[in-house]
Amino acid sequence: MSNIREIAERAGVSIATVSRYLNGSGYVSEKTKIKIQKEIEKAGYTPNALARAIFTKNSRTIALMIPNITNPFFNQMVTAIEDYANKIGYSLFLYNTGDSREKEKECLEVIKSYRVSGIIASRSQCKEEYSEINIPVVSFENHISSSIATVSSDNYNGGKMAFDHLYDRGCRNMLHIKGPRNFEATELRCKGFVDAANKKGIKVDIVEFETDFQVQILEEYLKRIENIKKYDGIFVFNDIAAAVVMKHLKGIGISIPHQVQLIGFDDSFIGELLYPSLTTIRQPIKEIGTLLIELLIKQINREKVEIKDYLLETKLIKRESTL
Ligand code: XLF
Repeated sequence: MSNIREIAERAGVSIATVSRYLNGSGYVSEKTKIKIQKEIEKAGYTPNALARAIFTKNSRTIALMIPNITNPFFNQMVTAIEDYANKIGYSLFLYNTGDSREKEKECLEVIKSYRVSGIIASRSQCKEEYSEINIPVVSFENHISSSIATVSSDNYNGGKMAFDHLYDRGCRNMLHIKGPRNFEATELRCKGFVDAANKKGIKVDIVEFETDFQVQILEEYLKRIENIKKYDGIFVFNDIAAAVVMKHLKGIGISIPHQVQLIGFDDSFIGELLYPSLTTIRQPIKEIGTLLIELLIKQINREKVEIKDYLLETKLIKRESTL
């Protein structure tokens, strides 16, 4: 098996030129590209997929960035995207950004050197960093720029539905546990909930969590909520956080749904496994994943894609945690 040095010698170019060619960074003349490629093929140099990718300009790989690998919602979203990708002969590189701008920036640096065909970003914390990316990008939830399409559920309406349901079930003293400020989706859920409450002339309390899901941190926040017992209805910004709230409430002897009714958001698989099972607002996870990858593949294939907000319907799923 030849190495990069031998390829360079046989092609009569420097190692740096071969490496520029393989990484797709910097200038290499067309004539030199062909020479290098011929030597790569003759020598059976290992990164064949990569070499092929350079020639076809499509590595058939997608970088999928998710913010929180421990959240079941994102497990399900990744599965939907991967199933679709595999069916059409694409593979995924998965990155877990932890909702950290720094980590996302590092992921983007790595992605740039991998010659992936496109990127699916989710709940991105970066903006201008994407202006240097010259491959198609689609975004889940957070907006990145006016040249990148964004897919999300109808979070505003979902928030309204959560209020209306608790109200219909008799709750008049409600708390909303809202997500971090840098999550566009949960800001909208909160707005929908509050607007629906105002319409009915009801004042709701709001506390903000600074994380999506880290049990210890969430439990700490919960301990700080003064007199949680006084509420008869609680809307939590997502299912995984709602599971922690449920555990806390049960731990301090509050019965759900008889003393407090609880509603989450997502309809991820944990909702059904909880006891009592969790009423929630459904995000169409499979459709979200499918739409994200469909939009991306169209752009990779240079088909026309409208750059806009793609909004998918949310739906109330009634279970045991509300009456
Ligand atoms: O970003 C929001 C908050 O958490 C996302 O849709 C989720 O609901 C997933 O659990």
